[in-house]
Amino acid sequence: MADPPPHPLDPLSAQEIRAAAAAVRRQHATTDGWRFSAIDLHEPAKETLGGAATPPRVADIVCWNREDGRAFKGTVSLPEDRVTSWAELAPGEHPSMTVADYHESDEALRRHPAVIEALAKRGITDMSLVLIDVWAYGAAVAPPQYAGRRIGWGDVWHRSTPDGNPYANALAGLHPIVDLNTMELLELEDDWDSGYAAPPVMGEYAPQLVPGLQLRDDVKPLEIRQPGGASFTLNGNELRWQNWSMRIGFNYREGLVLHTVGYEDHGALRPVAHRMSFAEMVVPYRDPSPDHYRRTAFDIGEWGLGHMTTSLALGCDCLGEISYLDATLFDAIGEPVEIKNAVCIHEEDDGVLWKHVDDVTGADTRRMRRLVISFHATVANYEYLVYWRFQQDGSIQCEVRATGIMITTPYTGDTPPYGTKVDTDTYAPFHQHFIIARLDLDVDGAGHNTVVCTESEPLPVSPENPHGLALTQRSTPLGYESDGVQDYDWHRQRAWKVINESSENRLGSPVSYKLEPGAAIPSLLPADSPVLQRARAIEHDLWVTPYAPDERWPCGEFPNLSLDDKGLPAWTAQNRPIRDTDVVLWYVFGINHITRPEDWPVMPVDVVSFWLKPIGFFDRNPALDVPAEPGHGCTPGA
Ligand SMILES: [Cu+2]
Repeated sequence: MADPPPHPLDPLSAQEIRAAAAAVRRQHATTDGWRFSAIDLHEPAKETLGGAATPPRVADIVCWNREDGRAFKGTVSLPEDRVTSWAELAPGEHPSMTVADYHESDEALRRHPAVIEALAKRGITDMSLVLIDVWAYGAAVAPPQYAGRRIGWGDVWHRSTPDGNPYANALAGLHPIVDLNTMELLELEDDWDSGYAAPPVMGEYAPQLVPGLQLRDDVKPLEIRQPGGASFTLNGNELRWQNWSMRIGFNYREGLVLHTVGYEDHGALRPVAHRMSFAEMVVPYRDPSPDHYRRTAFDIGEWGLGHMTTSLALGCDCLGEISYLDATLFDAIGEPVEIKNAVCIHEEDDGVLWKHVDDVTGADTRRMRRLVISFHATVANYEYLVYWRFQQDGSIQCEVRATGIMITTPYTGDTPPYGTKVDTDTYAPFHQHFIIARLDLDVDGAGHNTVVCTESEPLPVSPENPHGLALTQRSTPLGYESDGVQDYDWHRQRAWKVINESSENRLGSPVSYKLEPGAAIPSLLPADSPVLQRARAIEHDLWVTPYAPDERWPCGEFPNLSLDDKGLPAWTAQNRPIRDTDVVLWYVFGINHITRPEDWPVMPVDVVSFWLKPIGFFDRNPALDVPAEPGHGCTPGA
């Protein structure tokens, strides 16, 4: 039996990835020296979905010739099996880093005589214990003599034992600069003469390697059982649960994507969001020393959160009745790569949903369930765990947990002021993790949405307000993109509602969903910092744009080796109207990571989140119909 045709929003299949790469090879006579940094579904524009005609499957391609460095962007029509557009990247635009770049540069550099010699000076001769981690550059800090070349710079790490943590021992002051097309070592920065020595650190987290560690013996089993199975249904990539429905997408760059999120209300499916994902991540290290001044990672734009996604394991990452989705991506030569169990879908108990104890009738209690859709990305030393949670009361929570291993560096003399001492003569530099969520909300449909800034405003004491108690809610509709550039204001409890001006609830007010900000952090970067020029999107907590299908990447499509931000600041400079239209919200949140000794040698999760909550989207509590848990006396008469 033939496979059913893919839904227009389904990720590319292995067969489609192969076909797209083959069309490029055939039409552009590419050689073995060519590499792919993008083979991805060209998502159909919103207005073409749900119509009578199924939009054709199209792949977006970015590829380049390693021999001459020329890079191209194109599209492949899969039904026509041919390249339908093809253009050379502009000067200064470079394809993203690839997984192959990461592994090939490590292998090539570990074999290089200059690297071997530099390590021998430090008493390291077993190259199997060495890891060379390549990082991408920003153009402003890249050596000018290599302008135009696709280069990276590296850290050198040393394991204490063959099965030890590769990030346990940083070799400070030793940094190769590598041409990623030729894998040529361009320079080896080596400050060996400065008297640096490797301090004795305990950088192991695996219990068998931690000296004297006794595992706790008082943790009793905790099991999650769902004898009747899970309450959600997964049909291909379409997920339904407790009135919610959505389609799960996945791509190399954003990782998990949630499409067409809606809530069934009295028999009608009401749209909430057309598409939600993480569109960029910016991680600047806030340490100007030679080891760290160029350390600014764009984990989505430079590397791809999808490529970094790791397989999930039952009982470790998720508990209960789990459904997994595999992801199909591509490698640098255009072959499909499968990530097993890339996305986890499961239900969780989440405590009490609502409750009241009545003197006469007794207690009435409902337990909350939430549906969790998650994926985990390992970006070299660091882990990002992403959870989208849907609740029975119509709320959505997006949570990120950061864990893994901090970058550390040995020092001599006083602890540098740009970090925290975490081990013997070793510090972990301060850094920040900015995540930019792209939230294409469609509250009761794609048109007629307006973002309203809401603030709580206390009124002064006056004859009408003699006790100074009056509190009002000020609502300011945002008319143009310049109004949509917003920052969180804790003192006013600022939030942003997306209202539908043509859809009213039973109470006569426009229906809405509110972006309830959490973990908004200021960039804390001077205006003339080169890092900020590349990532001006992190200067503010919220940006609002009118929906444009090609506006996807808030720091530009090609942040690798970039000089400036060609995304949000450039688009919003048009100052387009954003009222009563189809809007996209870009929410910037994250962690201002002031490192702690407790974050070493492996970091307990740091948890940040924001919410999307219905505000007058429903006429009353939509979870009145949630039944009490049977057999527990949670409702009067039970
Ligand atoms: Cu951190």
